[in-house]
Amino acid sequence: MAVEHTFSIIKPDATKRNLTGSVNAVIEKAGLRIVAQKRVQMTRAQAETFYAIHRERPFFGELVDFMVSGPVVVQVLEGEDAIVRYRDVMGATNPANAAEGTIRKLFALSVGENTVHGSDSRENAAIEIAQFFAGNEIVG
Ligand code: DAT
Ligand code: MG
Repeated sequence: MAVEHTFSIIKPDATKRNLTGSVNAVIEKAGLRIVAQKRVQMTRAQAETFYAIHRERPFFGELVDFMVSGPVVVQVLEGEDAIVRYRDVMGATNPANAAEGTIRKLFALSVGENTVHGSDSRENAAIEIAQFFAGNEIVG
């Protein structure tokens, strides 16, 4: 076990429905600490870079359109095994498959409009955090 940082995004479907605080309540109840947070409007270039790994997937255009369709809240979460634990708190990508009590089961609208992003590895967490935060913006 180790204290880790993971990168989270509260996506436009949630900000549009005024659910930022509701999502944060689930995060904090799970014992993860929000150690950096800001609300931003992603540019198309930022969204394309962020999801570059999915560039060849059929849903890439739809995904980028969605991510720039409204404000997002980008966050750094801190905790023991934060990366895997946040993936558990988020629930499955498709809310139809998400477990009870997970953020996606509670709030997601569809596989595309699925409320949150969370890093899937330590390597990607570091890359994603650096895309949106300077070191002095993360206050543990
Ligand atoms: P996750 O966000 O659970 O890590 P992912 O990395 O496989 O999932 O995909 C990134 C995002 O792309 C996902 O949150 C929503 C969108 N997406 C994935 N599969 C999709 C599909 N079959 N149709 C539409 N959007 C999809
Ligand atoms: Mg992913």
